Amino acid sequence: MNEKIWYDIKMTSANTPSPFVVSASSMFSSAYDGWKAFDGLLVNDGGNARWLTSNGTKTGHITIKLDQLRIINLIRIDMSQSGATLFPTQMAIHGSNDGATFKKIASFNRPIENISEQEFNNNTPYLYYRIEILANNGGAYTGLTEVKLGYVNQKKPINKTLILHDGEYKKCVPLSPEKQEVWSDDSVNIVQKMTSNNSANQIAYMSYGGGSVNTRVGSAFNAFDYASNSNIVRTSVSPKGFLSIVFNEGKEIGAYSLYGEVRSSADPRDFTLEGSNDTTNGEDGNWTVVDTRVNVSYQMNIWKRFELNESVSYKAYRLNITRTYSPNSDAVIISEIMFHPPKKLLSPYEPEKKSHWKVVSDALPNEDLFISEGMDNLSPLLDRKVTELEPLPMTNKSEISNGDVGKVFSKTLDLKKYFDIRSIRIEVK
Ligand SMILES: [Ca+2]
Ligand SMILES: [Ca+2]
Repeated sequence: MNEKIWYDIKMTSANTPSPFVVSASSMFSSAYDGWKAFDGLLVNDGGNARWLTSNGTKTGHITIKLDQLRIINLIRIDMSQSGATLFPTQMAIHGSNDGATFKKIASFNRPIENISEQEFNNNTPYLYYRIEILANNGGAYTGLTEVKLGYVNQKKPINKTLILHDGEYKKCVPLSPEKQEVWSDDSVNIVQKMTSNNSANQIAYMSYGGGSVNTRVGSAFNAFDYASNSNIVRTSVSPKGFLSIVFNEGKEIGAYSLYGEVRSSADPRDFTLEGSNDTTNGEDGNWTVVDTRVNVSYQMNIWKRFELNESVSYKAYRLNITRTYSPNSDAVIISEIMFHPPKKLLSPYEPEKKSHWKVVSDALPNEDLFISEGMDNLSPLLDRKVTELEPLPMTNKSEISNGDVGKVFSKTLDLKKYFDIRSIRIEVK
């Protein structure tokens, strides 16, 4: 599972073999160029088979461009034949895909040993890797004799358990208490508070453009400004007309509410709620009736809520008024409208489920099944509390008793932790 894979790179110049390229932040001389750290040779293989920084430079880095994107999370550094004062003591690894912008992947201390291996966390493939020396062991310069880059599967060991019983692999499912239904909140207002007719990504529009006005006249958005004391008031007009709101996307609604003003006879009495998906401004487009109301009455300063028979979803809605409260009214007043989402069942009722054994598989589970279904630990079984499990008869006794031959299941218990096991009784019928 944790097999190490080493990439075999044997450079014979800074860019041979192609497409590998090695560069160095500095070099002692051309004989100690950066690629010598990737030539596959140690100093005692003959020649100057190592990279060294320029004299007086105690830090530096080499950068290698690989043949393809690779995940590197393992580095082996050989310093054979270099004086110990030259050894790097602190290092960092950086990755890059363009050779210009590098991301630091890891930093670590390096022991004063000829050969050291360092594993670090990295699951991102990079084309370029930079090996940086942040500090050395006191020498006038530093460097690397040979570097090997590698990859190790960093999958964390997973500790999962299943119990074999009656030829089936089972898990202990702990008690799950009764759960009540959970419903979404259908009282919220999906309209955002508006401060002008085109605000909060919404458009407010009304057809009551003309007529005499007074100081409380307001604009269309006054019906969506979250303030019940700001109104649309149109007097000396036909009450027939509409008030629209346009959202920037479809909005599902199950109800809407009007605030009862009753300051005059101008509250909407007969009206339809209509939806449109093609209106661009609340005035144009095609509208579909989704709700019809007649003879609506209000109580002063109380919200009146209208439930739809079924939820609908449109980009825009309008209240299309055909009559206001008084038959002879020549005015219309709307102080505030809310639109509400439908009530939805978020999670259903669930009765209590007693602790029980659940069959996971009747064959030896594969790794995926172990990971997805295995118990995280044995604590449900070993917890120091009394848990009542539903009875589970064992019919295949061969697993524990087969003449002289039986299977023995053993589990090491940490008695410092689980110290109150008082008795164990095994019964074979
Ligand atoms: Ca070398
Ligand atoms: Ca208002």
